[in-house]
Amino acid sequence: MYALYHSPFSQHARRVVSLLEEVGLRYESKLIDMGKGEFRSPAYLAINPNGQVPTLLDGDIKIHESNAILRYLCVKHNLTQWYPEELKARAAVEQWLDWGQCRLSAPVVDVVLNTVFLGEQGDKVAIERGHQQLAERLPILDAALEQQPFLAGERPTIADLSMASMIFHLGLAQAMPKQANIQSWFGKISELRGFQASLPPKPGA
Ligand SMILES: N[C@@H](CCC(=O)N[C@@H](CS)C(=O)NCC(=O)O)C(=O)O
Repeated sequence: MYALYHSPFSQHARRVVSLLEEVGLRYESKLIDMGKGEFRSPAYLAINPNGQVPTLLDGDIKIHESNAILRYLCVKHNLTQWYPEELKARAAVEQWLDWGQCRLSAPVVDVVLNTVFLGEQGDKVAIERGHQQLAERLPILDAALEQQPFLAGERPTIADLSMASMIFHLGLAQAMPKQANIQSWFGKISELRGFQASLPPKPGA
């Protein structure tokens, strides 16, 4: 059985939990308490020297980098619906996985980390930078979703799970995108049972 080190408050871990839950792969859930700094403990650094979640253990195989974990699971279990083999769809999946990591992840962290998790200690310059970059970059995502219901075509793939994990995170900072295509697409991903299972408990629940 897999072991997954994660946190429900991690945008990067959320996408891995979404896939595991959606396709019904069993895993041992190893929760890392981010608030208590457990990700910097010597015990966890021995598992992931980056001090970040998620990390997946599969026997003696240890993987960090959330999108790499998604690809690994899809290849290992032949999840071609989630990681299509047809070249055009595969290229779209790879493009949006990388775009998310390179173009969206940093501004999402700037906004959410500094408004939600660091509160008064949050870096106001980073928040401003994050909002500015989101304003420039979210329209690119919105335009792509004008063409087709999901990032690689007619069905959701790991690119959608990965991207939606970041969009959900923006909601924690009351910064959900206002673009209509993103909202409609995010609504569809939010209905997936696996995605729902990846979400943190609602405040007061
Ligand atoms: N590139 C990594 C990023 C992982 C990452 O940034 N995880 C965050 C939580 S969303 C984390 O553990 N942050 C703690 C830190 O960087 O100190 C991935 O995709 O898995």
